Amino acid sequence: MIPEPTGQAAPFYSPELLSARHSTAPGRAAFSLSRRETRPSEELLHPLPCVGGFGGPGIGGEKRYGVRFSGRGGRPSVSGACLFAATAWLLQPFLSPQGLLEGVRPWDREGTRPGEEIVGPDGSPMVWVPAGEFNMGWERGCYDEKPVHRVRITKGFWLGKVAVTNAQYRRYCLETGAKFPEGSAQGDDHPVVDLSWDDAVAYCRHYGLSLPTEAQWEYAARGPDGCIYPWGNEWDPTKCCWEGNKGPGGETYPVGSFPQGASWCGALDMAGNSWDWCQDWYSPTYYASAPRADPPGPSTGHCRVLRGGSWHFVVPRHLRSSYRHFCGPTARDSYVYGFRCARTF
Ligand SMILES: [Ca+2]
Repeated sequence: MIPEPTGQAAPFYSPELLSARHSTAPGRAAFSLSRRETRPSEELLHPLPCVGGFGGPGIGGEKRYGVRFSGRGGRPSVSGACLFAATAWLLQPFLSPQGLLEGVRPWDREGTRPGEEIVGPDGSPMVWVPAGEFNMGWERGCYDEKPVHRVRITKGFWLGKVAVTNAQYRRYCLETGAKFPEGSAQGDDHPVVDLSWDDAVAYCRHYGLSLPTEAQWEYAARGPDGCIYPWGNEWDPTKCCWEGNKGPGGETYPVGSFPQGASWCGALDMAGNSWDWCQDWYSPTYYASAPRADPPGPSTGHCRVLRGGSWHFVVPRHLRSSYRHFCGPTARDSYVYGFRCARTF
C-alpha cells in the first residue's frame, strides 16, 4: 500500500532530503522530494522519475513512482508526514551523489509498446520507438533522399515526445552555466531554438542522452509503413506549425500543440515548429552506401543533419518526414533550430 499523507512534520534521514509531497492518480503515485538548495533562485532541480514500489512489490516492481527534487532557496524546511520520511529513507540507497536514482530509472529499461511514455532525465516526456524496419528516403524527393533503401532499426529507443523547451533549457543553463540562446524568445513551453548542434549535444550528454540518428528520427516519424508525413500520407495544413500556420506569437507553438499530428509512436511536432538536430554528419550521397542496420551516418563531414521543418521559410514539401536539411555544427544563428533527445540501448 502507498502510505497516505498524515500532515505531520517529520525529519528526514538524509541532509539532502528535506521534504516530500505525495499525490496519487489512478495507476500512479508520485512522491516529490525536496533537498537543500544551493542556488536560491532555482525552483526545480532534476525531475527524477523512477520505477519501483514501497511496501508492495519493492523497487523494480509494478508500481511507478515519479520522484522530483524541488529545492527552494533559504533555510531547509522540513515538512511532510512520517511516512514520507520513511519513503525518503527507503529511497536513500538509490540516490547517487548527484541525487540521481540509480538502477530504477525508466529510461534505463526498454519499453514494451510503441508510444509507451515515460518522463526522461531532463523532465521531458519520452516515447518508446520499438525496433523495426522501414524504407528510408523518398523516390519523388530531392536528390539526397535517394535511393530509397531498406533500413533496420535493430534496437528500440526512447525519443523525446516533443522538442526540448525553453523552460527545460533554462534549467539546464542554471545547472551548468551554459548560456541561454538570445534568439529563443518565445514562452517557457515553446521549443528552445537558436542552438547549435554542439549546444544540443552538450545538453543531451548532461542528461545521459544523445541526439537521435537520422535513421532513428525518420523511422520515428514515418514508422514501418513509411508514411510521408507523421500523421499519414496526405498533407494537412492544420496538423502542424509551419509557414502557413504560425504560432500565436508569429513563430512557434507551444510544444505538443498538434496531437492530431502525432506519428505512429506518439512523437509530436515531428513536422514543423522547430527543426530537430540529428546526430549524423550530412552527406547527400550517403544513402547509396549506408549500412542497412542502424546507419550511423558518414564518419566525417562539414554539416550536421536537421529534420522536420519549422514555422519559418518552410513549404509543405520541407515538412515531409524524409526531407533532409543540414547546417554547420557550430552555427548558432538560426532561430528555428532546436532538438529532441534520444536514449538508445
Ligand atoms: Ca519539429
